[in-house]
Amino acid sequence: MSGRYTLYGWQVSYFAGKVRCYLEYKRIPYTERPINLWELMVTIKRRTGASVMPVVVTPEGRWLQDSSDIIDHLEARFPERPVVPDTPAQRAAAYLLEAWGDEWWVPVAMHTRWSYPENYALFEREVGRDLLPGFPRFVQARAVAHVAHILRGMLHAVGIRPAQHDWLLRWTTHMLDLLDAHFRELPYLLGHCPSLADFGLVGTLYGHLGRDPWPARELVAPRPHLRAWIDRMAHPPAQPLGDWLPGDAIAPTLRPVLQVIGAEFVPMVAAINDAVHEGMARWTPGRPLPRGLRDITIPSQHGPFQRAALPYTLWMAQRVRDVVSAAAPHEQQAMRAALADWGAADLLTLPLPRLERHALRVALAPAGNGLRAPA
Ligand SMILES: N[C@@H](CCC(=O)N[C@@H](CS)C(=O)NCC(=O)O)C(=O)O
Repeated sequence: MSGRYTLYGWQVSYFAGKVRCYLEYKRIPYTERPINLWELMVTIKRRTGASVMPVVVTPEGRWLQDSSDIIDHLEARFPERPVVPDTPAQRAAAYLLEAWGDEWWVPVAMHTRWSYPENYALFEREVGRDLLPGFPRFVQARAVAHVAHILRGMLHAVGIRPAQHDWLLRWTTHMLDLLDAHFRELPYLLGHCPSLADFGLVGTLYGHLGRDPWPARELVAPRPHLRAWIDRMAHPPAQPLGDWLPGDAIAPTLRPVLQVIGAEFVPMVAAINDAVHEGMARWTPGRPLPRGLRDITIPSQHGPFQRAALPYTLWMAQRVRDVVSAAAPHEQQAMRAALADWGAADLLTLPLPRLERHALRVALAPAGNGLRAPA
């Protein structure tokens, strides 16, 4: 056994970026393997239940899928440079920001990639080379066109609809301004070293906005502090720059971001939960729900946004709630107070069903799938 991990993923992938930045920061020995067509469609599907990336294979040969589970597994094995803060408000913020980075930003990433044709050349070159290494360019291009067709087929579901293009850009520029202002003050979201929050957010900002030519030039380059954070996440300094803010503090520049999460992401979770409840009687515990359900409408300061409800998002919300439930009573109090301060208190009281993950989908948990909220 070499003691090395293997990361299967592509540079253009959202969640591979999250895991790669994590492995780099933790200095975990790993080898990156770009996924070829056979691995994607056959090996990985057989090992994990879906044609998906990233996947991490442990030195013992265990296949791990889902960036959050991968990080949990590696945190337990590599306690040096922890990424989960041990103080309550920062811990709640870290998990909430991870869920938001993973789930909310998907339409932004897909819009900035797929609505601007100049991005395609990079996608075609890299994905062609990774999918079918050594094949003639025209064969690679045909395979990439097929992948692109599948991905474009998801645009409507995640809310990339002509009437919402404007909304997406307004939302994104406003949020990137908030983030740039934060990174002008601090090198990472919670202070002087990265946390789960940064890894959640860097998925979209490394793989999509920070590399695709249109958003890298138009959205990221004008915001130098954001650019520097992306680069720091991808190439962490040899020596950590410091610690999270002392006294469980949340930077004043991060609060507006957390308040947007309270105002938009938490209502999105509530709306998905409503859509899941409508179908609850039809679904057998232990059997995966459909990946997408009916449309939901999410409020925001830029006007309403419509997209399909993805039950998987509730599993990420459950992850935040589980962290609150697992905390000591005095810490739970501090977490509740912090979430209330960000307008996100409802996340803890929504009647979410207990879920288990099946690759990219979720199922109602077979036992005790009643409505549970943290005590
Ligand atoms: N939530 C998962 C999702 C992984 C994921 O969605 N990966 C994308 C590429 S970045 C994918 O493989 N998508 C295939 C699909 O959606 O069918 C994670 O955290 O790893």
